[in-house]
Amino acid sequence: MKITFRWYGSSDKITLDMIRQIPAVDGIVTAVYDVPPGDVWRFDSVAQLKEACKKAELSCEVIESVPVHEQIKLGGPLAKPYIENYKENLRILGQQGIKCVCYNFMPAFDWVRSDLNFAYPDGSHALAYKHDEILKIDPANQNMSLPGWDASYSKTELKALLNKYKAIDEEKLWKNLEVFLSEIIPVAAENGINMAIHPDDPPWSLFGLPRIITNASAVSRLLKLVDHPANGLTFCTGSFAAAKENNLLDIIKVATGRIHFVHLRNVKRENARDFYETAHLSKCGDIDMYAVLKELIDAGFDGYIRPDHGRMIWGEAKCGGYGLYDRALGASYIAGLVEAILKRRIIDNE
Ligand code: DNO
Repeated sequence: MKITFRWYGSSDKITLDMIRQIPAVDGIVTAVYDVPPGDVWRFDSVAQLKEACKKAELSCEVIESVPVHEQIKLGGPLAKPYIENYKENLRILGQQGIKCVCYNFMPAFDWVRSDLNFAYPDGSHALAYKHDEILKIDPANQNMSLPGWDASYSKTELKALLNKYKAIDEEKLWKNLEVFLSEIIPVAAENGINMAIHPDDPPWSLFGLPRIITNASAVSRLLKLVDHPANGLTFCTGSFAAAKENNLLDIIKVATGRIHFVHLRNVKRENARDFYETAHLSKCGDIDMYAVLKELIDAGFDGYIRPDHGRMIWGEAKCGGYGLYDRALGASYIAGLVEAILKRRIIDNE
């Protein structure tokens, strides 16, 4: 298992030199950020990312994300050139030694929170989601943005896009995902890449848009769409666990052998559709992190894992879950749990 850390490239306030001082971290998860979603990345840009990581003695084998252009999610003939571009990106990434590509299939918006600065009594801040607050938002008229979001749409374009999605229900979105995967999975496999779809965050429909990667049966359906090991999952604990009805251990069982990337973070559910992000430790939220990691290891998971959103602590502000300190604590916690689980196994086998 390789513990990785997300890095937003050379404009990230958190530098590779800082990340390399986190003893638990082996590698970087990053992306090319200067190309509009849907375009082909420059070979040189990927080479530069690899070079920068190498200099910092960190591996760079995971890309999060290669964004899926909205036209692909909307389907139809207009999707074709974007699917071809996606394949070209996979070829470029394969040549550069990338082994895993994370992506999502959420229409129009990526992850959504209602509060980016929820204050805990101890002075730390975190991301939070209150469903009633979200229901009040008109997405076409609100300036919403979170790290990693596609900010390339003007308000008018966004309105037009949301209109187009009125014709797309869940089943159509599944169909468009199937078309996309049947085209790209063979190319990913030829180029030594595992595709890892990120679950919808939160895992329910928002703003009238369909969201389909939400639970164990959706994961099982996804894996069968193209039944190939390269068609896999980013197992994001916090995304799935936002819905109380999701049992993380069941999802691991359904996806055994096909989990290529793990995002580890914890959430505290308030009621059916409200939650707060917490520190990574089991005692801080609703997820039993030991049980999750043990199940993953028992299921043979040996892929990439990263601490996901952290709280903002020790004076860090406005980093939308991607500050340095709490994620570094998360990485250390993961490393501790993994070491204990693996050592216990050796003792048990003796
Ligand atoms: C949030 C992230 C997501 C993720 C994308 C993957 O912190 O987990 O933005 O990167 O959904 O495509």
